[in-house]
Amino acid sequence: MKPFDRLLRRPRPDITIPETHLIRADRRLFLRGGLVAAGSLALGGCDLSDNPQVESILGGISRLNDRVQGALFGSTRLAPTFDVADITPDFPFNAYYPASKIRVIDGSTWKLELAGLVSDKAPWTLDRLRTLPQEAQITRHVCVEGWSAIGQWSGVPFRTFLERIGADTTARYVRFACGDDYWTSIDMPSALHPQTILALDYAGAPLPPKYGFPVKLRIPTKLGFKNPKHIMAITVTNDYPGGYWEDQGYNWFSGL
Ligand SMILES: Nc1nc2c(c(=O)[nH]1)N[C@H]1C(S)=C(S)[C@@H](COP(=O)(O)O)O[C@H]1N2
Ligand SMILES: [Mo]
Repeated sequence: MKPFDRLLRRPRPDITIPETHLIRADRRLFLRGGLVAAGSLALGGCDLSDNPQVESILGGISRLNDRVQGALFGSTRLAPTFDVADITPDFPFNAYYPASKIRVIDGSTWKLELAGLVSDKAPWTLDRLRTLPQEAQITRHVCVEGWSAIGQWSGVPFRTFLERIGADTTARYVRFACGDDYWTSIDMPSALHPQTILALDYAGAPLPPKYGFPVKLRIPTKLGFKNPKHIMAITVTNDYPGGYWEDQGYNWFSGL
């Protein structure tokens, strides 16, 4: 399956995506498609299977695409925010497995592990995360599978957290490892964006397991799959970390 064939694979007729949003998404897909096509042209006619050199050329083009997108999408532009009345009733659950397999993590023993380019690697408990400043947001979550919904999350601004742990904010990537073996990664400018938060609450109460207890990254400037739930470990690194969906062909940057 080609990466973009997965887009809109699982429409949710119960949730409507405003037309303006679809137009914006189309424009961006067109942009991504154009960049990807330019990359494929030079290799037309070759047998590309199992060729490590081709793999690394394509990897290079793909990383260049990510940087071009980083420059085009900007790191300070704000995602739209909404009112309490706009919140989607019964916000959807989604994961790479069905709801019957939702991970239930014990918050009393859970500790957030830190690795990589970080000066203070002491693990964080939930109580300690609650001592940091908290911020709330009502924003739209957009899933590549063809649905979007508005929800309310609150937690620690991720920039504040990165500063507290002495993260090297000149590093390229932040990688998130999750309690359900999911993982993803984001660019540092997006990690430092003012609306990127380490969310502890949904709708003013601790995240229920389905939304990622004990902690999820809420990043409204990126697609839903770049919002890791059940975070267990955070690594700051210059080595491209990929992700669960990213490694299967989804665009790594996936900015909104
Ligand atoms: N740990 C983990 N995080 C994840 C996923 C997952 O399968 N595991 N799925 C992603 C996808 S594709 C989406 S759309 C959102 C869904 O979040 P929600 O269940 O709070 O709606 O979580 C993202 N984060
Ligand atoms: Mo998603």
